Amino acid sequence: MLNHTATSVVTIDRYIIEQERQHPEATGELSGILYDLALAAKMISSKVRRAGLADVLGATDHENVQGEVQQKLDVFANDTIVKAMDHSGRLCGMASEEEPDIIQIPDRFRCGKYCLLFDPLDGSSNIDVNVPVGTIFSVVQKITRGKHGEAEDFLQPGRRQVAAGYVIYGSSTMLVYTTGQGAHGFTLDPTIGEFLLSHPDIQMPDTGRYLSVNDSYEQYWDENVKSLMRRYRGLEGGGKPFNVRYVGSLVADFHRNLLGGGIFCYPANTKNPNGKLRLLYEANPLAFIVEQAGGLASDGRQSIMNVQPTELHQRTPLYIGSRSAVNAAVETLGRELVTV
Ligand code: P6P
Repeated sequence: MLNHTATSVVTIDRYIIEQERQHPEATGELSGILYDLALAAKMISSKVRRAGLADVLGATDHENVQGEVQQKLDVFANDTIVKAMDHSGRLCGMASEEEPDIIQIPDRFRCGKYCLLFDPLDGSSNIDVNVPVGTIFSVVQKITRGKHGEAEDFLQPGRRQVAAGYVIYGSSTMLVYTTGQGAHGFTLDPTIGEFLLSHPDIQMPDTGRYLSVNDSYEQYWDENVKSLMRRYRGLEGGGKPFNVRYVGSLVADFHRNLLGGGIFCYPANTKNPNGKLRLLYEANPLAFIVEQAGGLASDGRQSIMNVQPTELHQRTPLYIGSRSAVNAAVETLGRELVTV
């Protein structure tokens, strides 16, 4: 493990290189992907910071593959990432929440050995009310023989990720990433345009403080989910109650719990039998980060990163956070359903 502390001024580029040097077999391609993502994050941050001032407010008249009205910043963020990544020769394709199919690398560019999956601007419905939003990304290695990325390359379990991370555009812009050597946080200094190491080797508190759940869906939950939420609230099982904090922006809720301890839950419900959040570019990357920080992520039955994907935009129930809180979820949800 690198011996940096948050007091030394370390740029993300230098940190990436130092991590790469710990792998003599590394070609530098993965490092290049992370550099390019950090550049895209700076460009998106600059636009998000001015969202209230420019003409990017308000929704476009297009709908994305999810049937959601696209906020103009969604489109900008998506295009910024695609343009920052498509010519590097490191990727064989990309998958975005904003696009129905695999984004192929144009023939004029060389293809590489990695696939990038991302949600360019998660929580974008919060943009107009100045609530933090985020970018989430996941990188897997190509497994098929052809030049271009194919469905099989993207539909890999989260365990196969080689890198993952997120950017939170909040009171400051932070980028948190992992390549399997811990989870590390960098804060953007806008005066010099550099991400500086601010949270080396993040360790998530084992006991939670926060519970993040939208309990307006309670009427649609099954009895075990209702029992679990009573347990988190200290109404059942005798544990200390969590403080409920729910922003409605996954990256914001996740980041607070990562640093402060807690659990984010988006259970399956009768309206969304598979939950709402996306497996490949929301749950899996955050699960990689949380496990590197000592936490856990489950769909209520198994580790999120063990789920074998079948569709690019498939949804999953998600329980992610402090180890003890996620274990309580698996224990409670695994019980035979109490038929009333
Ligand atoms: P609900 C935002 O739309 C999002 O995709 C996540 O960022 C957030 O955690 C979730 O949906 C909020 O969903 O149903 O509580 O509004």
